[in-house]
Amino acid sequence: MFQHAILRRPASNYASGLTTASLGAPDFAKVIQQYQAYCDALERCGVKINLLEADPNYPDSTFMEDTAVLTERTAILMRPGAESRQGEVRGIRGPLAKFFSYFAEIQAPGTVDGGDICETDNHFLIGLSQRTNEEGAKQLAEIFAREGYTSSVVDIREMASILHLKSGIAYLGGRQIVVIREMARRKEFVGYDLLIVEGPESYAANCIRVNDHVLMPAGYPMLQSQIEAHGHSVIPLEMSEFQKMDGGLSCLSLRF
Ligand code: CIR
Repeated sequence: MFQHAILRRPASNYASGLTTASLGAPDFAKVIQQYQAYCDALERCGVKINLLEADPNYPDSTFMEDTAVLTERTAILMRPGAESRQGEVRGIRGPLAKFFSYFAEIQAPGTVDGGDICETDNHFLIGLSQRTNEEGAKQLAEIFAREGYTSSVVDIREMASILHLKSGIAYLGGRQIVVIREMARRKEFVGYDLLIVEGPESYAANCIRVNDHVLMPAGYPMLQSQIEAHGHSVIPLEMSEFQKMDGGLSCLSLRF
């Protein structure tokens, strides 16, 4: 069960963050509306929200999942692959120290974005991507091993359609994994119960199970029906203004 979530409010210069999407500039009033709905949904799932102040020095800092990966015992500080985001990590140590006594961190020249790390019951999938390099993946796998977790690497460097591993997959509990069609046949997912997301709905693959609900982007009926058919109660959320900056549901919070 998740009891807490840490989030950072979007800064007023949110629109000057990194993006590869050509969906136009985000509308800040809508950003705030959609953000509020996201916070409300997490609370509805029984999670207590710790909301950090906006940080205009880092316009991408609301995508705070990329700054840390949390295990039962330890907060692992990432070293984001985009240079403009590396300074975000300093601001997360203090808030995490209220909940975690043990810290580990990825060291240069390693880089890892939290969005590349997907936990499936005591096993971590580590995406090798444009943001997470081999050195970072190796360091993280060693940290996981010390903590008693297994991990394996999923190489997505050749996949232009997704920024992070979790842009293309989500773990829903048990053996259930949501996965975009392009990745569905990969050996890493053999043995899982796959909920396959077809091309036009790919953005919705970034959904999150939070206790008794699954939060997913609104407007993707085929995936929504599949998730419901697998026994979940879905909370659909408008995500257009986050999609414009290559962000999704998972990256807006750290949940533990
Ligand atoms: C970036 O390019 O870093 C941000 N604009 C979006 C990060 C999204 N993070 C995530 O999916 N974990």
